[in-house]
This record gives sequence, structure tokens and C-alpha cells, in this order.
Amino acid sequence: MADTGTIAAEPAPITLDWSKTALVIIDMQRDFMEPGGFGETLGNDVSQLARAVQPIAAVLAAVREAGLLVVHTREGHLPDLSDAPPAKVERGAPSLRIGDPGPMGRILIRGEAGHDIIPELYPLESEIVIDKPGKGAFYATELSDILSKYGIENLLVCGVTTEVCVNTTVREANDRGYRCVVISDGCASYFPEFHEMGLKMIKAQGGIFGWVAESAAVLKALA
Ligand code: C5J
Repeated sequence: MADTGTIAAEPAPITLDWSKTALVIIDMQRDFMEPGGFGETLGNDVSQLARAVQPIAAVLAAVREAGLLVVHTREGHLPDLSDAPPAKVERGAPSLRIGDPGPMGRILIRGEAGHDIIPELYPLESEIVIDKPGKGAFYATELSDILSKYGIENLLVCGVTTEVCVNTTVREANDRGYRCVVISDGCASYFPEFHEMGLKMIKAQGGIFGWVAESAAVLKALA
């Protein structure tokens, strides 16, 4: 593999130095992806997210082969809810609230089965897993320090959901100076129209928050 690769992205192609690039996979957890978890308690059709799994798996395999840094994130809270703001726990009228017992353990709580990453994308021992209490992966986590330690300047970002945790993380990363390439078919939303608009918001205005590319374009650049 060459040291750099050019991804056919929108709004323009982007050339990345692979030694300064990490793959960040956002919240591919059973709590969002499977029936009985946090996503479904909010009234969502979780089957909408399944389409992102195969494209992410393909990019993850290529990135592992290429030896890039891989970061997985998980949204969730401590068992005593000390890191869960009441404003988040009390919000809306879900069928089960954060911390309530559900079919995959307590909803959105670290260490419970529902909090874990789906088997298809399970992290290797050598990969980094960031536990985050918020929507953005930089808020109240060690992510910034880890990326600095590895000299990372570019992020390939995918996961769920497009308009919530993916967009929040990309906006946080953009303000911190990272070039973010969002993998369009490696993201998904419970609301297909939010997915479309979430991607448009990133790449509009000359790429105001970053770049957007299909997984096939990322794979081609990595080959
Ligand atoms: C949400 C996320 N949607 N991972 N979390 O609450 O996007």
C-alpha cells in the first residue's frame, strides 16, 4: 500500500497520509442496533440501521490489513448514573429510561449486554474503545489525547446515527483541526431523511465540517 491515498469524496477528492489517519466507528452497539435497546425504547425502528454494518465491516477489514489506528466508541453511562445528566435521563417518554432493566440488561449502562458492540464489528484486543457519556466522542473522554499520541490528523468516520453521534463527533473533530471523511453508506439513521441531510450538512459550503465518500471509494484509495 502507498503511504498516501486519494479518496473520491465530496465536495472534492482528498489525499490522506495513512500514517496520520484513524478509522473511528461510532456507537455500533446492540443498544442502538437491536430490538429491546435504547434506540427502540425511544420508539425507533432499529432495522433502519442494519444497512451500515456490511460497509463498515468491509472498511474495517481493509483498515486492519493496512495497519491504521482503529477507534470504536460506545455511548453509555456508569451504573450509578453519576455521569448521566438528569436532563438526558428524564427526557421524553421512552418505554424504558436509561438505567432501567431491559431484555439486554440495564438500558445504556456500561458493562451490560446492550452496551456492547455488535459481533460483526467487535473490536480486536489491540484496538481502542472509547466510552463516552455524550453524543460527541470528544466530550469527557480521552480521545483527543489518544489521537495526539498517535499523531493522527485525519479521521475516517462511520457508525450510528448519522445526524446525532456521527454529526456531533465530526463537528467536535472539525473544531479541533481534524480532516474528517464520513463514510456515507457506513452511517445510518432511524430517519432516512435525517441521514441524507446529515451528510449534506457536512459536505456543503465547500465541506464546512468535512468530506463525504462511499465505502467503495475509501476501499479503492486503501487498495
Ligand atoms: C443517539 C447515537 N442517537 N449514537 N446516539 O442517541 O447516535
